[in-house]
Amino acid sequence: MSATAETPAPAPAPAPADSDARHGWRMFIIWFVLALAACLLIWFVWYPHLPPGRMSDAAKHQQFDIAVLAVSGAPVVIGVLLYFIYSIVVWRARPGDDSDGPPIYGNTKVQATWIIGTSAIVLWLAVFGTVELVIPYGAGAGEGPSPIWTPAAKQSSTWTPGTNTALQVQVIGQQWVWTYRYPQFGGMESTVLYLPVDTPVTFHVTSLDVIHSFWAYKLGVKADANPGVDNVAYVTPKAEGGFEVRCNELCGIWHGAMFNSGQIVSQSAFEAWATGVQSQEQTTGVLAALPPYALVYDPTVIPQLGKNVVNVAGITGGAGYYYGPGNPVTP
Ligand SMILES: [Cu+2]
Repeated sequence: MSATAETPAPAPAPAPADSDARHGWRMFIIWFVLALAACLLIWFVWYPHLPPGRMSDAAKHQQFDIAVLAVSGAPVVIGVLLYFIYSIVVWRARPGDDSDGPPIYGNTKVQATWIIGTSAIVLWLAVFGTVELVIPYGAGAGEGPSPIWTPAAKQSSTWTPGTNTALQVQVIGQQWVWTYRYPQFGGMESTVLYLPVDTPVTFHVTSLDVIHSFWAYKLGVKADANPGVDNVAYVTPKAEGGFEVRCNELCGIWHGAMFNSGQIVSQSAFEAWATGVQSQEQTTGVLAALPPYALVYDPTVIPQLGKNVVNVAGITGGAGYYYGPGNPVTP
């Protein structure tokens, strides 16, 4: 309504201002209806099916983030497309009209709206992104050897079900296999990543050779596995079931075959499994042949180490031995 008043109106026709406001309102109403419909659809229909699912707290958070970002982005996309289509339909050049559109200088309202609108969107994304990274202690990503946040769970050299102690799992990448080491169970190793449900887990991710990346997609965890580095990631599994672990960093010719599986089980089932593997590896002598648990390992000892372990029991690493120069090591 104030549009007519604000126009300096040196032009002979007052009509454009009126029709500008009319177009503005019409576009706003169409935009509002479409944006509202899109946001409701995204939130109530699409959200529960968004990746990576709800198998862990990190995965849940990521699903929530994707839904919120989709709800934030949809009105913007609809606004851009709507203006585009509206312009083509309503303001297209009529046949025979070869003239240019009138140049526009200095529209304070449009400029202010643009600057405030885009600043608000960018600030919202920055604040939301930061909060969502901090609240879940890194959102399932690798935090380096000394994370800046300390999760509520206690770190201890032992683990018992039902306590607030984090289960520690060392994830060891090598060409081209993942091995999981459990320091709270005598440093025993497994090629299946067993985890207890509703338990805080601290992953210590490292590599024996080249760069790899530990990616448990359904857990919402992805952390670089670099030789000589102890990369830390946190997660709390929330539902029992199976998941896959893949390497997500091109690491050589069999990179694509570098995957194995994980299993989230009840806390008591996990404890039974872990103590079982520990005593089995104790009996066979595998634990004695493995190097003492450390946050990183010296890669030059690995071929020899593989030989020892294979000689003892023939069972460590995904393929039954560690690889090294001139290897695989075979018994
Ligand atoms: Cu790899």
